[in-house]
Amino acid sequence: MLHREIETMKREELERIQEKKLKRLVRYCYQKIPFYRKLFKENNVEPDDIKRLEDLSKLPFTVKDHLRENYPFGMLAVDMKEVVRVHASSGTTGKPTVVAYTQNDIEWWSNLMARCLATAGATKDDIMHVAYGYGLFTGGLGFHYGGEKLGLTVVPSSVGNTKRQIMLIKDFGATILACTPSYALYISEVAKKEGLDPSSDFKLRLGFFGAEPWSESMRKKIEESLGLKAIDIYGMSELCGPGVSVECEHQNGLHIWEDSFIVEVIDPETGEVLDEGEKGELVFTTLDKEAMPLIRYRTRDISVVTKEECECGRTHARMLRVQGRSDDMLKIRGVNVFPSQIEHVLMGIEGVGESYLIVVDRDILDKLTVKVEMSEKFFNNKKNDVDILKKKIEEELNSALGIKVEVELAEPNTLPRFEGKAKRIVDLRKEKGIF
Ligand code: DLL
Repeated sequence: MLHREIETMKREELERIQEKKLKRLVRYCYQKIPFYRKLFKENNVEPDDIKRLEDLSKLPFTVKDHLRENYPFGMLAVDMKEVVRVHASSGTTGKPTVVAYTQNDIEWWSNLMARCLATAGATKDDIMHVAYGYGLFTGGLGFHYGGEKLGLTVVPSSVGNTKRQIMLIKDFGATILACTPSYALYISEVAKKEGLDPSSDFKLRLGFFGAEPWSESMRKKIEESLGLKAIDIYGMSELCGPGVSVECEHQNGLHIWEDSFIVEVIDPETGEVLDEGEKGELVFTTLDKEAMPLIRYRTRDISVVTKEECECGRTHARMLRVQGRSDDMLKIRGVNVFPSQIEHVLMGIEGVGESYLIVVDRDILDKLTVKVEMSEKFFNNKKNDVDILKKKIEEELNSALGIKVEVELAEPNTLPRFEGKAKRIVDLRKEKGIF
């Protein structure tokens, strides 16, 4: 079936396909993966209990710890000789999470990625500069294979050596940039320092940004500075890599490819399945994977899902941009704070530069400090009053978060920059062993 037919099929038909694939998946996992057989038995459920889509909630969740406990290849449904590739996501603690692909999996993933690129408007005429990392991280190779599948010209630049990247983007006339949103901003910052105006000296028209949470205000900033349309793309290694969902030209949420995934939203505390439109943790079941299928995988990512048809005619469910990860959420004096809320406020204030750092500490009470870089333009204009900017940021953060925030302004280019995923949170409470 053509992509377009799949993307616009009636929901009843889509759900019939999901149901059929779900039944097949459950039998497959039970027969091929001892881990799932045991998990099913522990939860008193058998493949025959799954007859309809609604029966999905009878199945237990799979969590990241299950993957860690079965490190490296204990979750495989196929013999190692069927595996043609592995990827891994860097664990902040302990062993990485390893994922594996058969030849069919690579083919399937490349098709999904090609579909994502086309959905946002990429065509064979485009030259795509891929500045996601190539290697164990899925970003680089995911975009690479998807781009080739669609027939784009792919420039496999990977991360690092930003000045060289800028030269290549300009000289090759790249029309698409694929990298993390924080790296996109960094590229534009370095290009400006090199005397270029990236919005006119580059030919970029589209950008595919993901792999880390970002905000609407960051989108605006990237679009203005690079002169392109910034598309949000979501995925995770355990599900394939990039390619689980993407925005279409209407940018009204990210289309989740439901012929390949069943999505649920749950309350992260209780595990209860929430109604359409309610905010909670995304849970995915993979319907097409061979080497390492996953049933009800808890992503920890917080979002909202709607099944309303999109203006573009696609019927597949849409998720709002990821608001943050439930394990990134900071609890400060009892208040839940997502780092993305802080970013949203900062990026909307004139005078704020490209980078910031969130520091949480506890003396008697929790203390939230946000270190904020000033923009070069603001800093170099001697008429500007630093104290007024600091006060403005503090007031806006206080009112957005509902807690007191201390702001420290930093000179331009003094806070860390990131080529891959940004690390902007320092929780000193963890280092002090408070929790
Ligand atoms: O980051 C895959 C990817 C590569 C997605 C390139 C998009 C572009 P992991 O390293 O396993 O895989 O990290 C997955 O990154 O659970 C989210 O928390 C976060 N993430 C990914 N895309 C987005 C996004 C890749 N568009 C984790 N917005 C996920 C917010 C995202 N967070």
